[in-house]
Amino acid sequence: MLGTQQTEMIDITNEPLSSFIANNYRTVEIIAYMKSLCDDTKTYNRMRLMLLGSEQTGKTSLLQAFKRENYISNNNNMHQLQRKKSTTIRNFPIVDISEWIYEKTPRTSLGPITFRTWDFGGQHEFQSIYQYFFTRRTLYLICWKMNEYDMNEHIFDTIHNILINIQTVAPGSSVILVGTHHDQIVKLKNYRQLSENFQSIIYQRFIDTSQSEKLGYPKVLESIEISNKTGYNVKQLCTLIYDVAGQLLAPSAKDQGIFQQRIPAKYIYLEETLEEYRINKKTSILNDKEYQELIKEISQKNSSVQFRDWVELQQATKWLHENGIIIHFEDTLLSNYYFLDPQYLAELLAQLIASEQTNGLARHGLMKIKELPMAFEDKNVSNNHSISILLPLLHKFDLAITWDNQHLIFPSLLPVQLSLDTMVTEI
Ligand SMILES: Nc1nc2c(ncn2[C@@H]2O[C@H](COP(=O)(O)OP(=O)(O)OP(=O)(O)O)[C@@H](O)[C@H]2O)c(=O)[nH]1
Ligand SMILES: [Mg+2]
Repeated sequence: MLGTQQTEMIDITNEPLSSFIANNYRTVEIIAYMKSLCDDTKTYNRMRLMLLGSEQTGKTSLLQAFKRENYISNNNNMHQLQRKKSTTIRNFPIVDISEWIYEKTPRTSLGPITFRTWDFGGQHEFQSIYQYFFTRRTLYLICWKMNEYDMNEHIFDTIHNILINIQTVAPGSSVILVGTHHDQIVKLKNYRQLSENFQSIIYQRFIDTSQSEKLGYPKVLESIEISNKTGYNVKQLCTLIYDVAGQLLAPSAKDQGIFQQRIPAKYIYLEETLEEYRINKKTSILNDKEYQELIKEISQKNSSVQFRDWVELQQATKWLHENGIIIHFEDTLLSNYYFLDPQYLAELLAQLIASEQTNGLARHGLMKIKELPMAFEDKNVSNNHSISILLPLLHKFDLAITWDNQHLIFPSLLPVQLSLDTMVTEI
């Protein structure tokens, strides 16, 4: 039980105080955090690993290869935790969230790390959605296909765009570039030269730090070539991910490793409880009142999860968001909602731009606002608050803009040649 752990003395001369000061945190936030630390703390060997890249670049295959690698290096009996899948929409499997536990061999004192893996589908039309899920407590893998060597400008442009998005939303994050399909080019006579060219361009454009800062890139730490088919370099990549994760600094802390940082135990307990709640109650969205009631219910059951005040609860919520466990945006119109299932939120957004219904309702890219709830047949978005959630979400994710107080424009659904006459007669 969490509450039985001994409280430790906290050295307040080091982290997190220095980073709090450096980052202009409000006094109430510092006090709330320090008080939480006084209760009971734990280390937290978990982080998010996000797989990004164009369509069909081998992201899902890579995750499968990671899990196979576990199986081999742990004498075939590695127990893998499997996150319970979202039971909601699933018509638009835009992201698959799972867990991969890895410990490198020979073992180190760090022990196993649990990576909460986010495997995004690479479809072009969904790219604008991904960036809103980026946070600093995440390691990013960007996959590209080595056998598309005749399209290298396209490959580098894609990497460039993803890097810019990461740096905009989660500055200073760490990234590893992964060239897949090594098996398909290793047989070529000029393989060595191709590989050297690729790697030297990658180094000059993305890794050389003096340039990368100027260009607005995050920290691109390594570039590796692998094959999901033959398993070439997969173990090396697993080890690299493990090592990089082990050296990552806690966001906004200058000299404290991400896994050395002590986290209030109640945050971790809250994570587990919310996960259970999501699965059992099959609820994906809570409003402010429902969220506060749920927290009250949780603290009545477990006295070690008492939040002193709203500020302390907000700190815990921020931490859950940073770790991708729940999604809570601080925008005025969205801050009233807590998305307990990030996968559900991503699918809701994908459905908004891709579903037949939306396409049908959004004639020539224009839709009547009052028809918006009809794009969903989903009990989670009840009619009472559907427009009040959907509209700010569409704005936040740059999926639609309000044209007048009755209509929305979906830029992605605008026809190439717009006939104003047809639009006017149909609306
Ligand atoms: N030869 C070879 N084939 C690969 C490799 N990696 C993936 N593939 C194949 O490429 C295809 C796409 O792989 P996926 O893993 O589904 O790619 P993805 O990036 O997850 O695709 P999306 O989710 O659609 O964006 C599949 O047929 C894989 O078997 C590789 O390293 N070598
Ligand atoms: Mg995939």
